[in-house]
Amino acid sequence: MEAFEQKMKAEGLSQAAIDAFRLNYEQLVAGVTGLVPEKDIAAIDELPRLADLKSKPVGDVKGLLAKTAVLKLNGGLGTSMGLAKAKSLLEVKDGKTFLDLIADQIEYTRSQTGSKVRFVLMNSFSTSDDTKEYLSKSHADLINEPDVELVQNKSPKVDAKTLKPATFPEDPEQEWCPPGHGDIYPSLLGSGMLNRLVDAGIEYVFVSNSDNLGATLDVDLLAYFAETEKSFIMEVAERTAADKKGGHLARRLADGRLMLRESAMCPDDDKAAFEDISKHKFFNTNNLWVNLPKLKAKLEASNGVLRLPLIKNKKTVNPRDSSSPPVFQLETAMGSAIECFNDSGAVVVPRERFAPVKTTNDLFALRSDAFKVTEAHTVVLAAPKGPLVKLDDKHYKLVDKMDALTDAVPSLLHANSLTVKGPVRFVAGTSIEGDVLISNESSEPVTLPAQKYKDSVTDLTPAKV
Ligand code: UPG
Repeated sequence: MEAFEQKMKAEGLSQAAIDAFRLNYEQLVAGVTGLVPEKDIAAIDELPRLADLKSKPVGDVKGLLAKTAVLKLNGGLGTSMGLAKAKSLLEVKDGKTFLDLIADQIEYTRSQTGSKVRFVLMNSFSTSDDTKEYLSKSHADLINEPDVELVQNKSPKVDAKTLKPATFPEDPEQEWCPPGHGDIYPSLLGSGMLNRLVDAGIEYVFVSNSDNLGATLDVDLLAYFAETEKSFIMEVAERTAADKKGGHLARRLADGRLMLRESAMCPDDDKAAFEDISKHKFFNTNNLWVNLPKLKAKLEASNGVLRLPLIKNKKTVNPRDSSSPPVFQLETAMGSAIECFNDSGAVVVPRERFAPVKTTNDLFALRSDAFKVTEAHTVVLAAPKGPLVKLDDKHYKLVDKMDALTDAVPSLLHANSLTVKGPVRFVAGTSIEGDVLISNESSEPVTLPAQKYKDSVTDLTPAKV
C-alpha cells in the first residue's frame, strides 16, 4: 500500500482519497468476494410512494430550497457510445445538450421559487475542462458561482499480477482511472467542499446521474426528506422484466439495514431469486438524497471513510490494447452508501424520474417527437408510451455512426417499436407507427423513402427491392 500512497501523494491527492483507496485495496488483497446470498437478506415489500407524498401539503419549500444543493454526477465519458468527451455534452433535444437542459432546469427552479438553490457538478479529470469551457459559453453566470465544481479523485490502477501500482511509461495518464461515483464522499471531504457547504447552511443534497433527464428537484421529496430527518434516501423504481439484471434493494438480516445487491454480488446458485422481480421489486435510480451534516458526522466518526463494498474491474493498463498488462480498477458506487446509515430510507418513484440515456437507442428515441421539452426544461413523453427502439449495433452503436445515417429522426409519436437491421438512412418526412421492422442486408446504406410506415416489415436490401 505504501507505494500507492506515495504515488497518490505525489499526484496531489487528498488524505480522504488515499484512505478510501486503502479500504478498497485491503478488500482486494483480502480477496473479499462481497457475495450476498439470498439467505442473508429479506425482500422489501412496502415502501412510501412519491404519489402518496404528493397529497400532503408541501410546507415551507422556499426555506428548504435555500438549504439545498443539486449535484449532478458528470464524471463519465460515454465511451460505450464512442464519445471521448463528457457524455453530458451530447446534443439531446432541440439543439440542447444534457448540460444545457440541466442548467436551464436549475435556472427555472430558481426563478419559479425565488430561492437560490445551489448547483454543483461532479466532474472527473477527463470531463472538467470540456464541461467548464462549454458552460462558460452557454451559462456563464452558473459556472462562476462558488463551489460549482467538485473534481473527483483519480485512482491508481493495480497491476493484476503483482498487486503493485501499474506502470505505463509510454502514457503515464493511463496509470490512473476514475474511482466510480462512490468517490463523491471522499471528494466532498478531501476538497473541503463538505465543510464549506455545511458552513453555508446547506443541509440537503440531491444527487443524480447527469444522463438522467427525469431527475429533477422534486419539492415533495425534499419536504419528505427534511421532515423524516433521515441521513440518506434512495429513489427506487419498480423493476420490470427489462431490469432483471440490474441491482436491487434488499434488507440485510444481520443488522436490518437497507442495502443494494448488484448482480456481481449474487452467488450463482441464487441467480433465479435475484431475477425474480415479483420478489425483489425495486432497483436504484441513482437519484439520492443525502443529509450533509449527518454525512459529515458519519465521516468524522469513521476516520473519514465510508465502508463501501468494492467493485473490482479487470481491464488492461492500456484500454486500447487488449494485450497490454492486466490491471484491476478499484471502484465504488454512490448508492451502496445506503447501508452505511442505520436510518436510511427509500421512496418508490414513477418511471418518469428515471429516463437515462445509456445507448444510442435511448438517444434516438429521445431526439424524436415521442419526447418533448416542458416549460420547466424537463424531457417527458409526448406519447402514451415510450417507443422501443432497437437499432443495429454494428451501424448505430456509436453516436457518430448513428448521426451519419440520420439526416432526420423519424416521427415516433405513434410508434410502439422500431427495429432496424443493417445500415438504413433516415430522411425528413418519415413516420413510424405501431411495430415496424426495416432491414437492409447489404453493407451499403440504403435510404428509407420518406413516408408513413405502420405495423410493417420493409426490406431495403438492393437485390430485393
Ligand atoms: N460517474 C462519475 N464518476 C465516475 C463514474 C461515473 O461521475 O467515476 C457518473 C456518470 O457520468 C453518470 C453516473 O455517474 O452520470 C452514473 O454512471 P453510470 O455508469 O451511467 O451508471 P452505473 O454506475 O452503471 O449505475 C448507477 C448505479 C446503479 C443504478 C444506475 C441507474 O450504480 O445502482 O441502477 O446508476 O442508472
